[in-house]
Amino acid sequence: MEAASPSTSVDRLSVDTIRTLSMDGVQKANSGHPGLPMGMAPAAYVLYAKVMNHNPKDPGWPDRDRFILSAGHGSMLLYSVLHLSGYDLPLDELKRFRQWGSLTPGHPERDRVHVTPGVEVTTGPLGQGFANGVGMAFAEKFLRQHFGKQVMDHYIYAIVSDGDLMEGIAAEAASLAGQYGLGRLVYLYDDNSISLDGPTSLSFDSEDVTKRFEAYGWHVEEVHDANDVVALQSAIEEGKRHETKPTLVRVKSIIGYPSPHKQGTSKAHGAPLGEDEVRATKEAMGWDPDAHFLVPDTVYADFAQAAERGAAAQAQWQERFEKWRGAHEELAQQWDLAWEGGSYGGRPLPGLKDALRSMDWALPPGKEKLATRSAGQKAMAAMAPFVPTLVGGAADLSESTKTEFPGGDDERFTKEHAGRNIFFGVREHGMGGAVNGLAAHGGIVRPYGSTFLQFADYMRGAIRLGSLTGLRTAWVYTHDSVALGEDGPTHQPVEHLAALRAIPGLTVIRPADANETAEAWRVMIEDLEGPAVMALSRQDLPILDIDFDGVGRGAYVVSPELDPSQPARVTLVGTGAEVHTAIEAQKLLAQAGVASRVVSMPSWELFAEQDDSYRDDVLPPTMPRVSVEAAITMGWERWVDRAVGIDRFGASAPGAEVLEKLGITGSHVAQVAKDLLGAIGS
Ligand SMILES: Cc1ncc(C[n+]2csc(CCOP(=O)(O)OP(=O)(O)O)c2C)c(N)n1
Ligand SMILES: [Mg+2]
Repeated sequence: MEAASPSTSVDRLSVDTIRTLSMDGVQKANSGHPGLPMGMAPAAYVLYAKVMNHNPKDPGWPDRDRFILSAGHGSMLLYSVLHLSGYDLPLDELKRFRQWGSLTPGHPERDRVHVTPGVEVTTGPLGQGFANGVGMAFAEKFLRQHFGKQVMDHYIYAIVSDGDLMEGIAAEAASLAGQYGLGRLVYLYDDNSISLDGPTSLSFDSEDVTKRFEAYGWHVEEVHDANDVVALQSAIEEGKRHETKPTLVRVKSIIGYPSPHKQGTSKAHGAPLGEDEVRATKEAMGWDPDAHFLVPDTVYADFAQAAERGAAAQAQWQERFEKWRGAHEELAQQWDLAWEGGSYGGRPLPGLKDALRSMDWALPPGKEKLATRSAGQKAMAAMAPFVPTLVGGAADLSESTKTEFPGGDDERFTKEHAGRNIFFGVREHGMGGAVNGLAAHGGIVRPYGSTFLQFADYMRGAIRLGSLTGLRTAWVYTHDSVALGEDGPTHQPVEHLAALRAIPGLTVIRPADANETAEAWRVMIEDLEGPAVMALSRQDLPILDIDFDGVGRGAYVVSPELDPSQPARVTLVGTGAEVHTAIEAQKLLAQAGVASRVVSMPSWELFAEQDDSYRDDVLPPTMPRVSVEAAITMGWERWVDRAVGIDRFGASAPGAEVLEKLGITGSHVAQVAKDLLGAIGS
């Protein structure tokens, strides 16, 4: 290895270039966070120029090392180093930091449309990136064992800040990483003793971070001066040597270094330094204070060497890959499908649709009903052969959510063995961030996380960020209404469906029976581009004769007029379990001489995407409509004239009784329909 000393002029010049680009970018935007990029410039430099296997010319190469700037407020650090490394991020984009339509948004963003090359995940909400990296380490470990070390064998690096480490999600994710021995994680902690409000003595200096992480099962390294490039590199290399332990490198840095008047204070955290201070800082570094966005040629040349190494590493990988492909035909087919479309892609093996549309529910004699969560379990067993890299798990509720592939210990993800079933423990938010990371890594087809619908709140930050990013995750939630019963209002969701439907880019699916549940899995795996929620019932439900294509269209007529000679006067719309309530109401209305039709509406979002003529067929605009859903009624005014729902918290009692007391009954729905018809004189 070439001797790299902090005083080699090239190292220092490159590091200082990162600093000046970051200062200039923030100053020009008159907005942003210069402190972290300046303090941690050497860390980013060491990673991008000396440590990481990455090819700026092919940011999607599957076996690249991943980098996450969990402290997303330091975005100019990432943009500077991506530009210098040779990613397709021109200097002009750095000059357009934080401007409309630029590739350099306020915090690093990743989505399908607006792509900043080299940005792996969207960060900004502190702690999320930390957990995303843990998910990527799950993915790497799984894929390494499944496909082989020749084709998957890389590390995940991150820069995390005080704020990241204060967040609960990071604690959950760190604990998970220790539990599962995710040794491919090397996180650099920007230990600068400053956060937004001031010194960490205000809120974060009595806990011993080193001891905490050691207690989680991490290896901890210390670097006493962030400017010591050699020490940084050797700490990282030492971390890499710990195969079964994640590593936290505590890097003592000075925020805003070397700004003469603002370094070491929270003044450098989140505001431009000011023109005068930028000049003074450049002068202190021996730079021309009149030069802006200056990149010395030697710095480009320095980074170009790293890019060459990266390209060579990818070429070697490609060679190994071709050899491997020749020797592993079946695995190669799986690989191709799993990686199709990169980390926004991933396809199942052929046959998934047939398997999920021809389920034999095999109910024991005398049993005619099946909870949709139990149907989900059977659907997962049926789809298991077609999704060899679909990894996920529950937050210590797999007994209830029933989201497990069959196979016992062989399918369990453990320290030693990477199966498809991860036991996330009671760490909902950590699970959410990790599942996002599994998706963002690529190669894992539609990873999922699972718990009670009620606890979606505990992971909402991750759900939102995954939706913003458009990650292909599945959030599988059971006990989706007050019908769960005795556990009472603490466990009974009422506002959750509305709260999830409120998130842009998230598709919420609430299947009405076993067949809709199997089809919902198919829709998520084969058809949907972004994240999806599946809300499942605890209680048993009758099995319907469904229109499979209707599920993917969001709504369809599940029970037309009972007497074809009597045209319907009202449409009853239900979701999930309450489709059966609507069917009950339809019968009661028929007895009263009122013809009606019932629509199952598993997904608002999918229905909203249909063309007008389909929507008008399902919900004829001139026909009065009544909905029933065991949840708050907010939003239903978009689809119906009257909404039967629960605009209060639930109650602790047997589920059927709670439904009855709160008006989720066929007779109540029938009455509301009759009242509506009376009110409009139809
Ligand atoms: C979840 C979340 N809460 C609050 C914020 C607002 N915020 C941005 S940075 C920051 C703390 C800054 O401290 P630190 O993480 O140590 O970064 P440094 O100031 O050292 O750059 C806060 C509170 C955020 N981005 N995310
Ligand atoms: Mg800090």
